Amino acid sequence: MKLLITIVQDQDVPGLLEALGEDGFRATKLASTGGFLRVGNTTLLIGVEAVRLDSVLSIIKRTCKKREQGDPSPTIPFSRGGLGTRLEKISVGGATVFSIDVERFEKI
Ligand code: 2BA
Repeated sequence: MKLLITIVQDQDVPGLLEALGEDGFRATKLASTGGFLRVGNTTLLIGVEAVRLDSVLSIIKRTCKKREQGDPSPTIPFSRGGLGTRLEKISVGGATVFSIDVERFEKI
């Protein structure tokens, strides 16, 4: 069994959870915050049999989009681009996925 720690943008969560549910996958949703942009995102814990891992990954690929987000750090006087200019847009997503081997799984 694998545990996918899957970090996605909040906007993609409804579609992703619906698609996972339709194919019989289960997930736990955690509110999280990105360490770089310091804005909210969502972390899903998805437990899946190893043979079905690719199905989950293809659902994630299909439902999670790449988007541009502004850097929310305070404006920096005399920074590149001129007085008080915000830093440029940053590309976020589709998803960041860590796949972990599960030594033992029990529902008690
Ligand atoms: P954040 O840490 O807020 O990062 C948002 C986006 O900012 C990243 O998008 C990436 O495009 C950019 N970014 C992050 N760190 C950077 C850095 N040191 N220098 C330049 N640009 C940087 P994604 O790569 O799609 O990541 C989206 C979210 O996934 C991240 O939000 C974070 O919550 C999580 N994440 C990504 N990689 C991770 C990792 N290696 N470990 C833990 N969490 C990770």
